[in-house]
Amino acid sequence: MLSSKIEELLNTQIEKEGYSSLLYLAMASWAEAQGYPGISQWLYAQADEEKMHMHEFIHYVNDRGGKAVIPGFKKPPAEYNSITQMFDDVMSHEQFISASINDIVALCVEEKEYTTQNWLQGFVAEQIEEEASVQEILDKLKLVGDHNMYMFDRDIMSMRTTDSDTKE
Ligand code: OFO
Repeated sequence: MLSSKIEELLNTQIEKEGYSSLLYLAMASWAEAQGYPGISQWLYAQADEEKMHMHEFIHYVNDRGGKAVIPGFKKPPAEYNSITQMFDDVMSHEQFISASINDIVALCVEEKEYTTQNWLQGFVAEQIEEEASVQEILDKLKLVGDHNMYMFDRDIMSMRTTDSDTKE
């Protein structure tokens, strides 16, 4: 059985994972409209993953005797100044999510709620992977600058294919 404090934080995380999904969906749509099929493919896949994370939190709360609440979501930005700015935003958002998951882990340790702490380890590891993958994209973007976006778009397309081939 979850304590009310942990249940509340897990419910907050449901909102954050759902918003992550909408944020990446909005970015995917923007990139697609700008003519970047590779970048949008990466972001659409990312949006799907975040939706799955939201579902995992929902199931976990309900399975542990809590009540998952499906929130309303704020509207994500519809416009971006550049691909690099957009991926900078992805990185800031992922760092925010990592900090948020760490806060739940910290509360679990404080409350000696080791079952939830253990369950969250998958997300802790996932955040390391996600931040590394976004950092790789930002490093590549620094190399290509504003030139050769066409090649970068092709490159990120294969990155996502490789990612999902090796995951799950
Ligand atoms: Fe960034 O992946 Fe969800 O938690």
